[in-house]
Amino acid sequence: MAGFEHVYSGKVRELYTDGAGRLLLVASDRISAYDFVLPTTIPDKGRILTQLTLWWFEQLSDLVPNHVVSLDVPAGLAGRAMVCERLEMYPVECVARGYLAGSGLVDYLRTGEVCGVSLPVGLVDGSRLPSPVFTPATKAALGEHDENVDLDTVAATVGRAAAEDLRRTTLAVYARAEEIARDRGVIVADTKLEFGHRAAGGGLVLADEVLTPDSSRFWPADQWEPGHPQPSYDKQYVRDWLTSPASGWDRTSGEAPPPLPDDVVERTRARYVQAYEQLTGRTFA
Ligand code: Q0Z
Repeated sequence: MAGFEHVYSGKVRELYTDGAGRLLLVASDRISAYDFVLPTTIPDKGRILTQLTLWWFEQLSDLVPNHVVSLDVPAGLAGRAMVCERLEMYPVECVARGYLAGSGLVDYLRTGEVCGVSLPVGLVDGSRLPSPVFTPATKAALGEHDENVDLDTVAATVGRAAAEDLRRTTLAVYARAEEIARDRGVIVADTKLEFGHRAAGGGLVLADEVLTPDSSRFWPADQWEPGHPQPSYDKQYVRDWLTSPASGWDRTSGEAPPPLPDDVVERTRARYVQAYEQLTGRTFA
């Protein structure tokens, strides 16, 4: 690709450098489920998630600057790539949770705490938390899961001032996003943010993709019912089919998952479009 060199492939995204302080972030149409990248793509997923990220950056621009430089990207990547500033990244997954699910639920059931924050007794899968909590995690090696850590562990890695800045800004972003989404019938149960800075001592800059279904748990508000796992806004058809007898797949087998049927692909694509349109109030073109 003209002027860009490939540096990294994630499960569903690619990263390129221009060798001069800018990065090209590319979102593919790949989809993951149960820790596997599926052999089937979801048409337009990369464009939908990129457009949603850009919309959120606009909604958040008075709270925190972001890394986007330009949307003038190589032909063939239009709409699903952005040129960004290369930042010094903080090696912390900055998670805010307003509801209990996933690793937060697992930690709470074991200890009554998440990331050193004590929670009230009696919470269940999907409960709303009394107030949103910052639940940072350290990035794990490829194939491993991130490890939840407390604020002191973050401070030991990045310094106390940066750790407190990360917490404050993560919670401010979550509060803004949760309010906007709730008005539009979507619960943002949790979200993972990544921050960097431009120079030593520089302020936080919001990076990467933000507030997409791949970085967040979105739940349809009208189906929220604590006490059991909540239906996923985007991946529920995929999960239901993969775990049904029809797929012939045993997710504990270690075998790669099979291709998705066309109707599961089409219904899943429609959910990504619906998430974009419901949140932004815009039509996905
Ligand atoms: C993001 C990632 C992938 C996309 C590095 N602005 C930035 N400055 C420095 N580094 C990053 C960013 Cl966004 C950075 N990642 C994660 C991987 C595609 C993003 F394959 N890694």
